Amino acid sequence: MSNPFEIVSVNAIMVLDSRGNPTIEVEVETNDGMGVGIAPAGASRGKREAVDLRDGGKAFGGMGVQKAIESVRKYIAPAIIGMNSFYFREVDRAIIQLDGTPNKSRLGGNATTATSIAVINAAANTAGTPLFEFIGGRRARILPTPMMNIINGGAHAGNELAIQEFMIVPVGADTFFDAIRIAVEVYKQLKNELKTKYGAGAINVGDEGGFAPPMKETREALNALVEAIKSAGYGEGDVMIALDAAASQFFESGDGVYKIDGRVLSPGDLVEYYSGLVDEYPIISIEDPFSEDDPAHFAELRRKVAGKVLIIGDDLTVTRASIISEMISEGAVDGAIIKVNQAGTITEAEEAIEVLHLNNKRAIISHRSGETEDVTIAHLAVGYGTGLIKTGAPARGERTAKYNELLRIEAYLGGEAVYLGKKAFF
Ligand code: 2PG
Ligand code: MG
Repeated sequence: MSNPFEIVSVNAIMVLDSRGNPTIEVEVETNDGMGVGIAPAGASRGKREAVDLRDGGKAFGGMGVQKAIESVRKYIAPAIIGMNSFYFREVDRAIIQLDGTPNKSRLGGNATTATSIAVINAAANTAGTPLFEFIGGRRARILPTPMMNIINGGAHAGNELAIQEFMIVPVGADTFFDAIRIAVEVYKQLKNELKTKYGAGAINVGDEGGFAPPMKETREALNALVEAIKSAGYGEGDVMIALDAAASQFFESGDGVYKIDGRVLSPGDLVEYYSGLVDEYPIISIEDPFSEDDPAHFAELRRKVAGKVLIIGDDLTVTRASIISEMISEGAVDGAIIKVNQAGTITEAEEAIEVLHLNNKRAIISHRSGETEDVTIAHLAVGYGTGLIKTGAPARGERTAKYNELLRIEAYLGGEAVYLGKKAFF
């Protein structure tokens, strides 16, 4: 009898991401099921991330993925056809070995990511279980506290905000459903306020569904959030604020300074700047507060805000277990963002999550600014019990796809579902 989990075919086509760029979709068939994976794409990328294979040339402004498709058809498919998808880690290892580079530059991180996601989805489908349950078994029941980016700046918007993401975190909700309700109420309130204060153009949204108002300074955005939270009828106990500074984007490497709010700050000044914000606003976490080459200042800020605010790595840690270990021992982070396409396979992302959890640090499953309708990350958050996810505003289909899948998972789990709120951070 043939093994139902045996991979029998692997195919790849081009589809589009939410920014209108080509990306790669891989479909994997087993004897008894199938799975699909689509690679997302970042705009503010860490230097040590896995790199995408793009065609260059004129078509699609050089962003075409025919080379990545060829990489799947010509190299990856022959290597993994016949393998057992149930042992998805072995399949991923075969892909990692075949690539042989530290950053997936041979096969393309987009090709390996889409394939790895398709394989694990095919395995779950063959097993007849939802993906989160295939990963976490009957233990998987924690719905993540969502970190929802509702004001966009930096590389994700056309305004002058240096900080990339201003997120609301419904820490006081009792259920995931309740968290979504609160977030939507605050989002709508913010929309009304921005329209009144800055005019109709201010409610245009950025890449992750957050508003991209013509603001210049961090405090303007924070004040708007606090105002919206208050007028929606909530306080600090209900909704807190998380920031992704993505500071490599406003770091001037030549001079070693940061350009923010129309000022030029030394790394030491920036530590003071963040400390000031933390004193004034209900901030629960700050991601990438300094350039990815400056873990020492991550550590300095972390010591200053310990017990109150979590310092999170993203460009700094790039979903790599070895780098995460290093940053933990340097005291630079309380947790890290997990993006499958920074690593290039589910297995490597899983290793990164394990290192964090074994060291009592937080793992935050994350989307990319260029996303698709692929909902795998919703399942990863519940399957690995990370308790945390960041996947944009409660708006734009590619963002709501993830939240909607989590609402479905919560409904499926019924009375077994757990929502940790603030406890997922501290
Ligand atoms: C980030 C991400 C996702 P990008 O910096 O955390 O929000 O952005 O995908 O552009 O790297
Ligand atoms: Mg980030």
